[in-house]
Amino acid sequence: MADQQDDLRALLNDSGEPTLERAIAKAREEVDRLDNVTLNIAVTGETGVGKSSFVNAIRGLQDTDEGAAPTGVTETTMEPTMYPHPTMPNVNLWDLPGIGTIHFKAQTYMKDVKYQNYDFFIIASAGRFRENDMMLANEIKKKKKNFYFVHSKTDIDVANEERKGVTEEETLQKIRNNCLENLRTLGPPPVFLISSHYLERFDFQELVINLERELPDEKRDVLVMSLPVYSKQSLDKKYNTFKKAAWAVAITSGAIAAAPVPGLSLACDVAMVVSFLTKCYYSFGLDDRSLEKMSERVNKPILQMQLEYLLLPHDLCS
Ligand SMILES: Nc1nc2c(ncn2[C@@H]2O[C@H](COP(=O)(O)OP(=O)(O)OP(=O)(O)O)[C@@H](O)[C@H]2O)c(=O)[nH]1
Ligand SMILES: [Mg+2]
Repeated sequence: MADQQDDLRALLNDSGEPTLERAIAKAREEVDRLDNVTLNIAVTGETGVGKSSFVNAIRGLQDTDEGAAPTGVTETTMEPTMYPHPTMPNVNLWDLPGIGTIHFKAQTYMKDVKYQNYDFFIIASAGRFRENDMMLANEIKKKKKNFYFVHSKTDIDVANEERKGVTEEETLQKIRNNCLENLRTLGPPPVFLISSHYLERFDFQELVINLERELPDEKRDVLVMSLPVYSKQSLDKKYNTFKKAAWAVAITSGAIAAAPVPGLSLACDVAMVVSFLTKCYYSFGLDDRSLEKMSERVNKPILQMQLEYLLLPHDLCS
């Protein structure tokens, strides 16, 4: 009984509310919010710059996996295609067709892809900065939406320049300056150099931090929960987000209420707890498929970290 009182006190503390009634109301809102908020992210840019590959990478998939967006060396994506996040159904990634092809003319592109449906855009660009990159950036701004500029396939640029004796640092600096210079009249907006084949290299981490910063609270948490684990920092962030939500699930599910408390169901809502733990399990990539993919895809220390989170005593899901 003393333990339960302590649990209750700790949860009240986490909720930031003075009374249990207020904490319960807040917790219900929190649980609804996590289940109901939908985030629509559109990935746009010229044909072949790696938009579909980026969508796959951010969903934690390889291009050859079942359910991955098709990628290829010729024009591949022919209509805006929505890919629900594999474990977070309320995060939708929209893989848009390339701008400026005979099928998608620059002049009507924004209308054709139904720009109004998206929360924000990622403009992907590879190699040189192009006129269409600027056109997209201008149009998105005009529509009062936000975008992030992603220079993709950075691994190729770095490898090409290394052959000539140019260091990785110099190459990155040169590409970054060039993008910023071209976008200067628009702010300049944030620019990120990434490789969908190596998320742990370059600016993927910074991209995610910026995406989170721009989003309203409820969408930020959904985004953090949905992203693949690619660094210690991303793992910590995920842990903290889930921890923040854990009190809400515990209170609304009645998991802590063995003592009769007005407004709380006596029976623990098993379905809610199971749903939350399932979210944790998949979000941390602890299912067999994700672990296998991770060990193929990134270096061993990250996999090791995930396993430690699973195996060490932890208060998140206890
Ligand atoms: N090395 C490297 N190759 C990449 C990267 N991203 C994409 N590619 C390759 O670039 C080619 C085109 O990639 P897609 O993702 O199909 O490009 P897209 O922008 O979706 O093309 P469309 O749908 O035709 O507009 C594929 O062969 C990818 O494997 C990357 O970060 N690094
Ligand atoms: Mg594509």
